[in-house]
Amino acid sequence: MKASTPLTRSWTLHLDASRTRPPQAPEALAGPGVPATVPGCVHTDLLAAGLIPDPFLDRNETRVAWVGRADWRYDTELPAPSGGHERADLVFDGLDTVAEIRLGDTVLGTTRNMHRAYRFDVTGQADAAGVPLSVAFTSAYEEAEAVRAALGPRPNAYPEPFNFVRKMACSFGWDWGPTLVTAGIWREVRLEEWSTARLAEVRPEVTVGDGGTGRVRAHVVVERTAGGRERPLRLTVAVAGRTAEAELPPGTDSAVVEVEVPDVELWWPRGHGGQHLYACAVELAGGDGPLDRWERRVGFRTVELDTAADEHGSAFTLVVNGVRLFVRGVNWIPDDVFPSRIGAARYRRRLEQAAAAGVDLVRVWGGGIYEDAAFYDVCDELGLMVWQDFLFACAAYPEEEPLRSEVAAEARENVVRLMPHASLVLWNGNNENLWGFRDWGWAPELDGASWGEGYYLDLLPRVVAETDPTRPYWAGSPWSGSRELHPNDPGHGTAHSWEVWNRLDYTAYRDDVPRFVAEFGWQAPPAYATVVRSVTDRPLTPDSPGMLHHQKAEDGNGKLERGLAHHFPVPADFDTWHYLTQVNQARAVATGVEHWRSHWPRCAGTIVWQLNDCWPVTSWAAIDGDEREKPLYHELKRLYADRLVTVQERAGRLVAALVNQAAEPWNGTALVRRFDVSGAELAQLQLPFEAGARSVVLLDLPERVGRLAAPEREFLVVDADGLRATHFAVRDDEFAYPVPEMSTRVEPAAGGARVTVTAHSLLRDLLLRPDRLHPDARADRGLVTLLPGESATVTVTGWDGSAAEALPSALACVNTAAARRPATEVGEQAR
Ligand code: BMA
Repeated sequence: MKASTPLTRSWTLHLDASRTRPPQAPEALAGPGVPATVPGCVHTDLLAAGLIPDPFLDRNETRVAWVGRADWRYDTELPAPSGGHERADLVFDGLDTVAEIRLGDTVLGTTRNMHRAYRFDVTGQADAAGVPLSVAFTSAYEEAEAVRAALGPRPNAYPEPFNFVRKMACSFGWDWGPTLVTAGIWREVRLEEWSTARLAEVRPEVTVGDGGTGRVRAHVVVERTAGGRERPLRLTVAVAGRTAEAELPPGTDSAVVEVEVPDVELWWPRGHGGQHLYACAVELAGGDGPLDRWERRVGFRTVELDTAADEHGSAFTLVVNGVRLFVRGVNWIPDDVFPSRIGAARYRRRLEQAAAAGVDLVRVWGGGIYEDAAFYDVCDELGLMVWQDFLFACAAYPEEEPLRSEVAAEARENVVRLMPHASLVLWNGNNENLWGFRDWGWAPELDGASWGEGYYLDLLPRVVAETDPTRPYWAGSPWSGSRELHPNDPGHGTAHSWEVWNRLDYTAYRDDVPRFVAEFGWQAPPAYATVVRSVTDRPLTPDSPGMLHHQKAEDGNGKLERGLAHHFPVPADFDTWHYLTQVNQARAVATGVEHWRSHWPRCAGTIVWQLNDCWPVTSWAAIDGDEREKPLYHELKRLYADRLVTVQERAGRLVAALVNQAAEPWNGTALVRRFDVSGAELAQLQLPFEAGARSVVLLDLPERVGRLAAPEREFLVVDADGLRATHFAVRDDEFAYPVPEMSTRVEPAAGGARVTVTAHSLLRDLLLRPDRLHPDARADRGLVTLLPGESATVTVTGWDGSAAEALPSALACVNTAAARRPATEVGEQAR
C-alpha cells in the first residue's frame, strides 16, 4: 500500500539576499534562519518570530510592504524513505507561487502557479542521513512584472500586476483588503512512497435518474512504475454497499467504472430537504493486494440552470432536484489574507454562521482561491450550495504563454479536485471581466491585445464539458448569456448592482428587477471591539489615520457619508456614526432583498456582497475580520428566512408582500395597522392570504389603513405568523421620533445572560451591541423595532450579566441618533 509522510517539521525560513537585500529587513534575518511553519507563509513566520509588526494593526501593512518584494527560501531535510517501495514522490499541494525546488544539488523543478499541486519523482535521491530540501521563492512581483513586460500591459481595476501571475489576486490588495503579497508552502507537502501503481486521478460523475437510481461513473487514471507496467491491476469502486470492478490489463492506464445505487436519498440544499452523503471509495489493487485508495463523500442530486427566454428577457434560475429555487446567497472572499492560516475549524465556524443566517448558497469569488477540501466538506454537510468562480477578477488577463497553459492546467486540476462535492452547483468563468471589457474603457487600452475572453467563452467551458459534464457553466458574473447583449443587462442572466452603493440612495435598488443579483452590498465599519483592537487612534474619528487605512474602497467614507445623508443628520460623534452606518448597511441590503424576493420568480436569487472579511476593515461584510457579527448579519436571518413579510410598492400603491419560499403553502391572516408616533393605533385591517409553495402573494393595502396621512408622524406595521414588516415613508431626520423610553431586565442564562428590553415609547432599530459589554460577547439578534408596550429578549453569550450598568451604553436606537432637534420639538410643531 502507498505510504504517505507529511513534511511538516524542521523547516526554517531564510531571506534570500542574492538578488536584493531589503534595507528594512531586520538583522536577525542574516542569521541561521527563522523557525517556519509548513503549511504556512512568510508573513506568519516572521510574525511568529517577532520580526515584523502585525500587519492587521494600525498602518503596519505599509511597514511590512518590503516582505512581498523580497525573495525567500524554506529549508528542511528530506527524511529517509521508509523503504520497500519502488517509487518515492515529493508532493506539494500548494506552492505560493514562483518557486524553485532543490533536493541536494538537483533542481527538481520550478513553479509559477499557486493554484496547482506539484509532484516530483525523487526515487533514489533520499538517504538515511536526510538530504537538504529547499524551496526558493522569488517575489511574485518579479514574475508578474517580467510577464507584463513581455506581453504588454493590460487594464486592471487595481494598480497591481495580479493579472500576470497565477496567484490569489486579492493578496495584492482589494477594496476591502490589504496588500500583503506573501510567499510560502501554503498547503500540505509530503513524501509519497508506492510500488507498481497509484491512483493518479479519480473523477466521479455523480447523477441520479428519474426513478431515483443514483449513478457514480468513476473515471480513473493510474500511474505505473517501470516495474508495474506489465502487471495486471484491479479497480474496485464502492458506493453505499454496492461495488463494481474493472481489470486494468498491462499497458492500460485508465478505466471507467460505474456503480448504480437504487432508491438513493437525495442531497438537498438546506431548507429544502436533508443532506444525504454516501461514502464513495476507489481501491486499486495488484496481484499482492491493495496499492492505493481514494475516498470521498458524494451526494445524489440533479442541478440545472434554466436560462430560457421569457417575457422579461432570459432567466437565470437554479433548479435542484427539479425544484426551482430563489437563491439566498452570500459572496465569500478568502477568510484571511493569509489563507494558510484558515484551517478546518475556522471554515466551519464561518459557514455555520452563514447557514444560521438562512443562507443557502456561497459564491467563492474569483479574486480569491479554490478553497481547501474542508470548506466544501462543510458546505456538503450544511447544504450550502457552492457557486465557484474560476480565478479571474476585475482585470484583463493575457491569453498567451506562459499564462495560457497554467490556466488550462489549473482549471482542469481544480475541477477534478472539487467535482466530488455535492454542494458544488455552478462553475463561473470570472468576476466582472466581461463587464469590464464592455464598460470600463478597456478596448482602446488593449488595442487588440488578448484580455481573457478566450478563457471564459472557449477554454473554461471546454474544460468543464470534458471534465465535469454534469454541472452548468456560466461565462462570467455579470453576464447576459450572449455577446450581443450588455453583460450587466438586468433582463438577462446575472447582474451586479453597484451603481446604488457608488452613487445613489439604497432606495434605488427598487428601480430594477434583475433576473439574478449576484453582487450588491453596502459598507459599514466592523464591530466597535474590532475597531479598537485594530486601530489605536485616539480619539477615533471616521477619518482618523488608522480608520482611513482600514477603509480600502475608493471614496469609501464619502460614500458612507452620502449614503447616510439621504436619511440621517450628520452624526454628532464617532459612536453615532458607527451605529448609523451599521444601521444603514442593514437597511440597504434589506431594501434590495425585500424588493427582489417580492419579484420571484422573475428574480431568482440574491448574493449579498459579502459574507466575510480577511482582516479588520470597514467593508461590505456581514461578519467582520475578528469574526464579529454586524447588524446586517442578524438582518439576513429575517431576509433569508423561508417566509418574509415586506411592504412594497406596485403602481404607486402600497402592498404587503408575503413571500413564501417553503415547500408548504402558507395560509394566514395579515394584521395591518397604522400607528401614530405616540403608539396610538389609527387604523387596522385583517387581510387573509393564501401563499402557495414557493410563491409570493401581494395584498393591496386600502387607503384607509395604507395611506399615511401625516408621514412624518405615522407608520405602518404588518404582522403575519409572528413575522413583521414596518414601513416608514420619510427620511429619519424628518420623522418625529419620540424621546426613547425603555426599561431593561438582565437574567442569567446558560453561557451568558438574557436581556429583555421593554419599550415605553416607539423604539426604532434598537440594537444591543454585545461587544460593548465584553469583547467576547455575542448576541443572538440585531436590529429590532418595538411599539410601546412591546418587549424583545436578546440572549448574550460570553457576558455573565454582571456590571449591568454598562448596558445603557451598549443599547442604541435611531430615535436619538436621528434627532436633528429634540424629538419633542418636532412633535410640537407637527401638532
Ligand atoms: C465587486 C466585487 C469585488 C469588489 C466589490 C466591491 O466588484 O467583484 O471586486 O470588492 O465589488 O467593490
